[in-house]
Amino acid sequence: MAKRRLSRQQKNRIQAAQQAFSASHDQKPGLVVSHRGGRILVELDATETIECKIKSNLGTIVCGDRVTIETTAQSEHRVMGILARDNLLQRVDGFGQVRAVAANISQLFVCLAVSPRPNLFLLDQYLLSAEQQNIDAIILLNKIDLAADERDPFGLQQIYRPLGYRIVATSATSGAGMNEFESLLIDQVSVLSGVSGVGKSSLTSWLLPDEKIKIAQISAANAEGRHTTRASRLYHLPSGGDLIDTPGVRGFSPFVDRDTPLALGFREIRDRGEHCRFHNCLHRNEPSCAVIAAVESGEMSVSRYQNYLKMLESGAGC
Ligand SMILES: Nc1nc2c(ncn2[C@@H]2O[C@H](COP(=O)(O)OP(=O)(O)OP(=O)(O)O)[C@@H](O)[C@H]2O)c(=O)[nH]1
Ligand SMILES: [Mg+2]
Ligand SMILES: [Zn+2]
Repeated sequence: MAKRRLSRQQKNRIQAAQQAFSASHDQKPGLVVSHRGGRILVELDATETIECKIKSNLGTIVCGDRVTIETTAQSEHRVMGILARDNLLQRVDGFGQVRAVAANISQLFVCLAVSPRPNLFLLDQYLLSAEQQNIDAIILLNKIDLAADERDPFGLQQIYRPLGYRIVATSATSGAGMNEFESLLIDQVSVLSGVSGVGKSSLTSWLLPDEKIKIAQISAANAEGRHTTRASRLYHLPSGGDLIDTPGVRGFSPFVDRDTPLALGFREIRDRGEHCRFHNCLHRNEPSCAVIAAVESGEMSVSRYQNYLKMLESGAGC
């Protein structure tokens, strides 16, 4: 389309309108620290957090979003725009809908606990999802105080350390491992994710004792959690860095991009798959498959391979 030339009069009129807009509207940058229902909390600076409405058609806004705020003459705050995101962590809800969890994050803690017992299938889904979304994942095993043997109660170190994943064992009750956890948060924007009851809010509260953070009342030592946290919340840590506590969602599924080959989200399968006879090998029962050979020789974890097959069968990214 040919560029329309504006007359001097039109230009003046636009300029006047822009000046009038700036005068009547107060545009400020802000950081979304919480969003639940239609209620969005935006932090303007260290001392001011305001509740905002959203301009229609703006799309999803999540914790960690950098936004621009307009304040109307009636002192009503409104989110007018979302600045470009570095990344967006997504999940799939119990109804199969893709939902945004947090934006502009630098690392994801996949939180497990000694009780409720870790589900390694869910862990592998999380790791796959993080790998696909190019987000660094760290495995956190909380409630280590409840383990009879604190060294490696579920074989996580054995399976995941050779793949390059860091595993940190913590206890928000005894304080074990908390210094290591805290050091990993410095200058990062971290998200705590995991099923209800593993202690995400307890860990957050340990780091921020002055914040009023809701945690489950009765010890969920052997029971599943009660969905105590209802909305994600971003906190600033005294040691530098931000931490986002998220609700443990029932029927949670990490987001899996079905257009990307599943094997790309399993580090060891991705690497070994390069040595398969067929370039499009799915590592199920194909001849001369380097992945199957590695599982048979004990070089690769059987549980990881089984979880890969389970995801493949469910139709994720072939
Ligand atoms: N023994 C033990 N109990 C813990 C530990 N951390 C948390 N808990 C208990 O586990 C229960 C659940 O803790 P929360 O912090 O509410 O769990 P959450 O992951 O935030 O749960 P949702 O908000 O529902 O997703 C509470 O009763 C805590 O007291 C821990 O390290 N050791
Ligand atoms: Mg919680
Ligand atoms: Zn193969």
